[in-house]
Amino acid sequence: MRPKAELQEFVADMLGMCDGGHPETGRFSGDPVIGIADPNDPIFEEFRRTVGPEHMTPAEAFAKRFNVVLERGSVVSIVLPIAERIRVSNRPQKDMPSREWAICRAHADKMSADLSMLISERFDKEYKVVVPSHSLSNLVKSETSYSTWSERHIAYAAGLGTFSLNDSFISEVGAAIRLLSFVTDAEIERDVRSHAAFDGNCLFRNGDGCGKCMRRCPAGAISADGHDKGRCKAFVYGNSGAPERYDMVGLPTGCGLCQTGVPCEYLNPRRRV
Ligand code: B12
Ligand code: SF4
Ligand code: SF4
Repeated sequence: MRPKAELQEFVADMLGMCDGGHPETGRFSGDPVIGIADPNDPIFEEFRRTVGPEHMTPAEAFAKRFNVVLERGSVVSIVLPIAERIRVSNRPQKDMPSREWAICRAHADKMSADLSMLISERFDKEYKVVVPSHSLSNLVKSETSYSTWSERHIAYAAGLGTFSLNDSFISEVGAAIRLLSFVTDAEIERDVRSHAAFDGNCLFRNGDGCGKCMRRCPAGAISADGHDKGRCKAFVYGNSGAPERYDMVGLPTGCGLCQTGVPCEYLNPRRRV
């Protein structure tokens, strides 16, 4: 069993090599946080019901890539916090994301792709690694489309946090994050999932007031009933909302107003100390 601390250091080093950021924003990510799950945890089978029938188990993803059965190993989920400067720039926004947030949304996919490549290439050569969201997964078109590798569900399985009123994943370093994960046959020290409920880190969902993300959403996509993905998508990637934002970066700007200027932006608001 390999120590988790060793892997944490490896991931931080790899991120350091590929997060070049942008001249207008600086680096895109803060320090990564990792969580480790057992690939044979029955929760991965449950995700075929909560996400969709085509959602892959870690063993399936591994077999698709290497054509071998994964008997033992680890699922590593990585939280990449959005850098403070970018988060802070999005706080005063009301109708559209800040220029910094939009630049990050437009260019950080490349950072994640580079990080995936580096992890796959430089991980201990004794072991095999697959990064499903970069080489295997796709979006299944259905009433509410879903990815065949949902990073939020993987992060939940790895004990890194929970879902919330607006679907965002709230980790110990908050909801203004990106996520990435990989499956390996290396056995790494595991984390224990300790959340009582799948939305245990959200104030509103636990009777602690809040609901601030509902008031922040420029698309009216969040209500006490949850997140309307269709409305959100039309705003984030479609042509609804303030027109001036389409010229900002020449690429989809994202939004993230529900993840900034809210109590869960950079911490778990329900953490008990
Ligand atoms: C598709 C997608 C979208 C689409 C969704 C459209 C659609 N029709 O599905 C749209 C355009 C809306 C979108 C918007 C955004 N996205 Co997006 N998106 C994705 C993507 C590619 C797949 C998500 C998916 O299919 N999830 C599966 C669905 C079924 O689950 P879900 O939405 O998470 O919701 C589930 C829970 O609420 C859960 N649930 C209910 N009961 C139970 C019970 C249990 C036990 C459990 C565990 C769960 C559970 O119910 C839902 C269904 O299961 C992921 C990347 C990836 N591969 O995961 C990024 C991702 C989810 N997006 C991300 C981000 C950052 C954003 C935006 C902020 C855009 C931006 N960058 O500016 C907004 C935020 C919107 C929001 N409030 O969530 C991040 C997540 C950050 C976070 N803190 O959660 C991800 C992980 C990208 C990444 N690699 O970092 N996104
Ligand atoms: S802003 Fe409040 S209600 Fe919305 S997800 Fe965060 S804690 Fe929950
Ligand atoms: S990303 Fe923007 S449009 Fe989508 S739910 Fe959050 S605040 Fe609303």
